[in-house]
Amino acid sequence: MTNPRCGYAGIVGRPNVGKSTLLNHLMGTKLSITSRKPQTTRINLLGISTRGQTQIIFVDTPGLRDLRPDPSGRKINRYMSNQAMAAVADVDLAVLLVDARGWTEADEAVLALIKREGVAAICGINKIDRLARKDVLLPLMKEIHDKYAFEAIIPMSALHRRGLDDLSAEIAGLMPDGPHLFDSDALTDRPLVFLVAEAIREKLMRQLGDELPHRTTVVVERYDVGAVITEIDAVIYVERQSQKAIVIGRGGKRLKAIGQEARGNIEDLAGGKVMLNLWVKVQPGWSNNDELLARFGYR
Ligand SMILES: Nc1nc2c(ncn2[C@@H]2O[C@H](COP(=O)(O)OP(=O)(O)O)[C@@H](O)[C@H]2O)c(=O)[nH]1
Ligand SMILES: [Mg+2]
Repeated sequence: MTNPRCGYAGIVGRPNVGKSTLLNHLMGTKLSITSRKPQTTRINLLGISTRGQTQIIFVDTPGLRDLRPDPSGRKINRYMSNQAMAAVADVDLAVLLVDARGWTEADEAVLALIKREGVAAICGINKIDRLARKDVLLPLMKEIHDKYAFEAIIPMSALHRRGLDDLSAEIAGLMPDGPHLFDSDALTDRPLVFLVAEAIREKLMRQLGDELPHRTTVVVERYDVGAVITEIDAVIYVERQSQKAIVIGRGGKRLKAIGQEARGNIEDLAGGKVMLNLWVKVQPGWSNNDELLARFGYR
């Protein structure tokens, strides 16, 4: 019998490199929301994977831009960088994800944090499917090798599930000895209503333009499991009346589309039929207000 192992592996990196996609594909189930837009992930989310004696607690994090205060200065942005920074400080292993198309200053800033904490790290070079020429990979690996004593440097594609077995094996091998912190069938630390609210927020991220999604958040107000159908009431909060009109769309078209798209995901989560009622409400300045942030779950 080998000893049990258990540890936290934080998936960190700049916005949009594929951290949440990686978490979902490592877990083999969709826990974390993803989109083409940066700053989709707002709160650290645990994905718990138990195989035999080894439990890996993955932490999906918001993207780290740099260590200076965010220029927009909104409290939600500060909250997000604090979440990601805490993940680097508190984990047994950092999985630094970068884009195969090249190392950037934002990657350097995340690495600076890893260096500051002196945490063990693996570098995943993601999106190799996007490379037109594969011969850039070796020089990039060498460049990364010279930057930090990474435990491993692994070219991969989170989206196309390439290199993930190598990555998982490396991560598992680096987990410290210790008792498991979660039940072997646990998948995440978050309640179902959180995942439901996130599924709706994902559709907002995907349906709306560039700026507006960052001004929205979603709160599930009622979750009633019935004999045949689960009834869910959720509120989409925006900051201004004009934003409300955009989310609802002409004749309610956009809100309807968001609801329809989200319902499929939510039925997977709930494991049965769902009736989803969506409202849009204006809550001025919620993203820059400590009390409202806490009330909306950012704490
Ligand atoms: N081509 C390609 N796209 C990817 C890959 N991994 C993630 N993406 C895409 O990159 C975008 C950002 O992904 P996401 O996981 O939300 O990034 P995060 O902000 O780091 O969590 C999404 O459109 C993903 O589909 C990959 O390996 N290859
Ligand atoms: Mg993400």
